[in-house]
Amino acid sequence: MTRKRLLMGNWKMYKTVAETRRFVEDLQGLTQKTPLPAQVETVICPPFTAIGELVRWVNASSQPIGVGAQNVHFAAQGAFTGEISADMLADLGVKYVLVGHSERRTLFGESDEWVQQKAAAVAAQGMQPVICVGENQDERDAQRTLDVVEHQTLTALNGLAASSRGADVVGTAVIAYEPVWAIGSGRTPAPEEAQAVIGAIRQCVARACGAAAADRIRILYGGSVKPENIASFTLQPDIDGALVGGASLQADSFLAMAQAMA
Ligand code: G2H
Repeated sequence: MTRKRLLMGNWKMYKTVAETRRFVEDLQGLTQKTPLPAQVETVICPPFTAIGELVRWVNASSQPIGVGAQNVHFAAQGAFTGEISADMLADLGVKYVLVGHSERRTLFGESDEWVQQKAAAVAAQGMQPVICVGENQDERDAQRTLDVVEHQTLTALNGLAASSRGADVVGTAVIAYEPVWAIGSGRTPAPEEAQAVIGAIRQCVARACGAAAADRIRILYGGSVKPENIASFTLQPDIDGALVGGASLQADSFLAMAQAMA
């Protein structure tokens, strides 16, 4: 199966609504000369406060950009001060939701079980969960990378596989392999090393959820991706795209990355 390439920007806690508008205007200007390549799906995950602005612009323009969110609560509603449900995100026009980003896991104590429940809540609202997995430096040094990422992947997918449409839902999910030591550090694994881990993740999806789901699910690399190195990752056979933080904040580098992976 041919999997459509996916470039996803994770803006983290950067950009006000006014700064989001400026990004959009910059991208609008740049794409008049060089359009976003049709063969690459592009998504931006802004802070919650800028989702509405980005959705309005996407709807009003012909730009083929999807809007994602960076987090969600797994409950449908309730007394969870400061939290936002999957239903609320779907209502805004969100298509993708990151779950289990390493910053959520390490800074906010999110467990594998929470990630599982969040992924299931996202899929139940018809959106695509982007399940983030990755080993930290100590785990890498102890050669535990595959154990860690396979455990994180399988725990998250179990919640999807248990839903009524099972393997179908797994196939539409996205996994982002982000080695924790590579995030925002300027360090990356060799593309062949990222391919080996991502290939192993795909095999583990095949064993747990079947070959069709493994063939369909998109698996991204993330961690210090930029226009200069993105193609070296996305040229690997099992790497279907990239989840990008810092380098997705400027319209020119976002467009350059989309072009580089086309
Ligand atoms: C990893 C990545 C985006 P950066 O967190 O998810 O960030 O590209 O800045 O390393």
